[in-house]
Amino acid sequence: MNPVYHQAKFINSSPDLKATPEDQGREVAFAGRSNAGKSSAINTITRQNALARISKTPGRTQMLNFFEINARQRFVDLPGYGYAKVPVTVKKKWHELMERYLTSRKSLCAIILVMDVRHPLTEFDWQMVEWCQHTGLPLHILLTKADKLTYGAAKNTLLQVQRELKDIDFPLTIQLFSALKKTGIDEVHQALDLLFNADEKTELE
Ligand SMILES: Nc1nc2c(ncn2[C@@H]2O[C@H](COP(=O)(O)OP(=O)(O)O)[C@@H](O)[C@H]2O)c(=O)[nH]1
Ligand SMILES: [Mg+2]
Repeated sequence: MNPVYHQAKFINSSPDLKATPEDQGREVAFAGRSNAGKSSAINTITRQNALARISKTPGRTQMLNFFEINARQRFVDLPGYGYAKVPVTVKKKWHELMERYLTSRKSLCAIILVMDVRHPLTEFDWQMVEWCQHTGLPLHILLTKADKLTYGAAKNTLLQVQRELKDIDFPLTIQLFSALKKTGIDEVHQALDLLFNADEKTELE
């Protein structure tokens, strides 16, 4: 357990890149489809129920929600993707925002990709994996809601996802997690410690 993450505080929600906290220090972004369990994971990692409630507030789900751990470390809860009924204009706006954030944010040092263990590697997830591979951005995958499967079935999914991603050549780690049962917390804390403290990423050409 690393209690540093328990100090996290909500900074703000930003609908675009104009109201984001200053682009300094290091930022780890939580990405994944809507309902995958991103906010619950942040909540569990920081041991603070109020944080997840903030990102669940209607209207904030399509925003970038920023949390400060300390003066040099932040989390951002990225807007989720995958609501089939969302109008095309909203989808387009989401794409543009994600692309602008991912390409321009200098403090972004890693992605935590949150996937429901029962539905891993959706099309969105692959896009994210490929984006990280393309840019060399370290990626840590949380297969969450592991409590929804038996231990054996969850473990099999972990092995299967590891196999599917084995040829991908960039810093990539994968684990099981459950916000409900509070499992996998030490492992994600250790992953975050490494991601926050790894050498500064090489600038893109
Ligand atoms: N059983 C179970 N349910 C979870 C877990 N994590 C999240 N959920 C539920 O899944 C739903 C979506 O979670 P949320 O964190 O809001 O997802 P987000 O849209 O990715 O931020 C909520 O009803 C959560 O209570 C988990 O580890 N286990
Ligand atoms: Mg959320």
